[in-house]
Amino acid sequence: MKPLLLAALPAVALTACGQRAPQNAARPNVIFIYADDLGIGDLSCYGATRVSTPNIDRLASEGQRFANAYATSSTSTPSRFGLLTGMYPWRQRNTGIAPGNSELIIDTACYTLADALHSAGYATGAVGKWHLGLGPAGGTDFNAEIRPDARDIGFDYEFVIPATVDRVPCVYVENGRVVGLDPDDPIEVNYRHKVGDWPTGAENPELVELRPSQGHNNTIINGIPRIGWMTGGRAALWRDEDIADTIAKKAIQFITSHRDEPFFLYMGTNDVHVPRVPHPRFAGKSGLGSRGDVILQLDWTIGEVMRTLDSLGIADNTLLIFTSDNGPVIDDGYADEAFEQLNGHTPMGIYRGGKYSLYEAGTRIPMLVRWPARVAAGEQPALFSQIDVYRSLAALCGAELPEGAAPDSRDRLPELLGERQQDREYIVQQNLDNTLALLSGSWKYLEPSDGPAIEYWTRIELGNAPEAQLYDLKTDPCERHDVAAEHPEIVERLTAKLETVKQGATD
Ligand code: NG6
Ligand code: CA
Repeated sequence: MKPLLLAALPAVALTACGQRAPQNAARPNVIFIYADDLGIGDLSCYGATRVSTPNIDRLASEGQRFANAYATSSTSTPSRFGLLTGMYPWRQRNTGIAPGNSELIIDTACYTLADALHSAGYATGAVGKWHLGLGPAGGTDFNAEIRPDARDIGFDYEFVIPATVDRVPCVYVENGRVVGLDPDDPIEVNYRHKVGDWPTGAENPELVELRPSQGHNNTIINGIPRIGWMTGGRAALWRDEDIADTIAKKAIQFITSHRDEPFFLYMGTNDVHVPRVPHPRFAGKSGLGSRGDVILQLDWTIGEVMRTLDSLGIADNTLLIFTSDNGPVIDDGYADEAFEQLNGHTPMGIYRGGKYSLYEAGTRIPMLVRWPARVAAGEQPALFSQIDVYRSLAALCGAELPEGAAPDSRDRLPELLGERQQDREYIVQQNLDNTLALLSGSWKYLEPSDGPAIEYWTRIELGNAPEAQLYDLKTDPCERHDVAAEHPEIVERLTAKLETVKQGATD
């Protein structure tokens, strides 16, 4: 780990000096949209019939629809880390689900995707869900200018939800400052014990408007009990119903203000993560309860971005990638009737597992790539990992990478643009317990693990088992028949391959 970071230093210094490559009008703007916990079965363009997502479907019909694309991990923080660093998150210790006062977990010496595009002359912005920590080791002080933040790892602009909406603090951070903070009402956040005297879900259940089904019983903000305790910052608290609108507005502002230069927008939606609180104009509209309603809200958000590109006349030369940070979950800790109101909707599609899992529904995600000027419409069947987005975009945008940058990422631009359909030699997946799987050809090998078999409350199988598992995804995409005992030579080959990947020899 360390040598990689050290190797990246000279070029970081170069970026810090503000040198930018000459601008090239042919290079596209890049918008990367990370939906949260969106499943491969949640979109009508992936076969959902109980919910309709016309804007996202339009992306699919105008671009490439990936049939075999994967996030690096089955939870948010590690997937985002892998995407922005081009390094498998399990190589670094502190990449698990980050609390709301976590330090920035990407080393500022790391040469990120944002650094790469910035050095290639792109204006870079991060808008929406962040979940990679903010501030120095020891935690975030939300009352002063927060550094290091997204601006220290390659972004010119930041407007973020620090962690998740179910975690405190319930405030936005814009360029290192809590938006709307009254200095006379400072924010205090703690993840170990209660601070201040605001009611909590545990002590004042009568004040709770959205009951938890698991955990989520600390400070109550807007009637919703969260993870972690906070006090102060009253004037800065977000309104849950408005979060999608706010993120869309800030994304549109960023796009509009950079319409005349190449830009890279990294956008994280809160939808469809818990707590699922749709704006009243979406509430009750899906017929599938609040989880369905926030899918509609997500689709609206994507439509707003597309409409902005159209109205500015820049849609043709904008590469838009839409995908999810991990697979879906139905009950994720709030009693929002998500199971009861599924009405036949299948967020996981045909796949086993879900968010948190090493089985397919944990990391196999929807992914759409639209760039009208260059990308033809069609289906991309190639095995593709989000770990390769970094080097593929760097190649596209003419970014020169320093030695040691994005060590696990591969330039797969032809696949990203739908110009070639070659499988990656292997894909590495990771579950909540950092158990790894290696997928190669149609074989999927899951390493042995003494972790729990099931995440009890979410009812999701994690894929952990004391013995190695092997599935043939071609004949058994639902991972029902473990054939490890029948193919010891394949288990041995894939075990050895995974070991070399772990050692850092990635090919
Ligand atoms: C879990 C939370 C879940 C969600 C997840 C992170 C409980 C019981 N569950 O610990 O609600 O917040 O963390 O999700 O607290 S992620 O998509 O951001 O990784
Ligand atoms: Ca997520």
